[in-house]
Amino acid sequence: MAQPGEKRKREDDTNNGGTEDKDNAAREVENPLPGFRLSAVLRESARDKTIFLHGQVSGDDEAKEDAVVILERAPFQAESVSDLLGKNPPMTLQLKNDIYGVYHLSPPPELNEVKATVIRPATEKHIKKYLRQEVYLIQESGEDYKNITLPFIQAQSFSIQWVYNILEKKAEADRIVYENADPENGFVLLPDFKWNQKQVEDLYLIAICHKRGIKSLRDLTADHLPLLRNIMKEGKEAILKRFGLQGNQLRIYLHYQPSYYHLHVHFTALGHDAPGTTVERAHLLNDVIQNIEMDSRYYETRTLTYALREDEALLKSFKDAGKF
Ligand code: GTA
Repeated sequence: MAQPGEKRKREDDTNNGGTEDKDNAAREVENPLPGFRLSAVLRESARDKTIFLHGQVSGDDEAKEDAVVILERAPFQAESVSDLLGKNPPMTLQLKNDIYGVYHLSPPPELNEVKATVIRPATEKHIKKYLRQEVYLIQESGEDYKNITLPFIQAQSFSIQWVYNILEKKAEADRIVYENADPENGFVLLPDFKWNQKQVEDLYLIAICHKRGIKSLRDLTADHLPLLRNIMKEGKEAILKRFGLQGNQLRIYLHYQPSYYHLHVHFTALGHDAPGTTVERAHLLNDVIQNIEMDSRYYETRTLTYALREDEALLKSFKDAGKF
């Protein structure tokens, strides 16, 4: 259903697009996947209408470069669909039985959008991340975190350059929905990669804190309560103002483990089954705040449970330490 704020223009945005934005714009006009050759289908989901591909493209110096491409059929928008059906589009009959009919409808290109997320050059870690694999639960104690997980994160986590680009307004500056510029307790709220912003049903934003060095939930203490409360309160207000969704229609959570070790909070529409909302990964911000209010060292000390993929290097570290 269309929401009040959904179609609102972002006239209050400051468009101070940085170099990355310009670069991205230039790349969009060119083909981001020159000479794409499929190497493997990493994963597909008929339910989510998504396919994850690994391929090779020609890099700048003609050398081959690995790319991960995620193709995803865009969600329907009530308005344009009713518009389409109102115009008596040709529908090819597939099956008819009593009052039941199945037809094939070929919508015009503007209603047939496929979202393509491109990661290039993709590292081995990116390719593995999207590969369908067996997953196993890990019970990580506070000591395990210090002895196994932390050294692992320090040695080989994903680059967070894209986060710094956002905070420094070098990328996605025109997409910022709200900012609290305080360096200690401030954050930037903007649409997540995964949201095309065309309908609020699958709304997905992320709040990225300005302060550097807070890697994840594990680092949070009572010192971070003002930051977390700001994200909770101001994030909700900004989403209500811009997109018309109330705070009680939002799922606001952190991932543990996250993919990117710079503290960020996910805001998704409650009715949207976003990836990463399972009980072994998502930690509601409300609960996080309360737990830290009760015990400042809560996340430093308690055992946290999460899933790791079969060939994930962190799982190997747990195995090597005899903890799995
Ligand atoms: N605005 O440049 C960016 C950017 N990047 C690089 C990541 N994000 C970005 N947002 C903007 N600009 O929600 C977003 C991600 C994610 C958040 C990081 O930052 O979209 P996280 O650190 O907790 O890590 O959050 P998470 O959730 O694992 O990240 P990611 O990469 O989204 O992985 C999600 C899992 O969902 C993957 O394992 C993937 O297999 C699965 N998945 C299912 N559907 C999709 C899909 N359509 N797109 C991407 N991943 C999907």
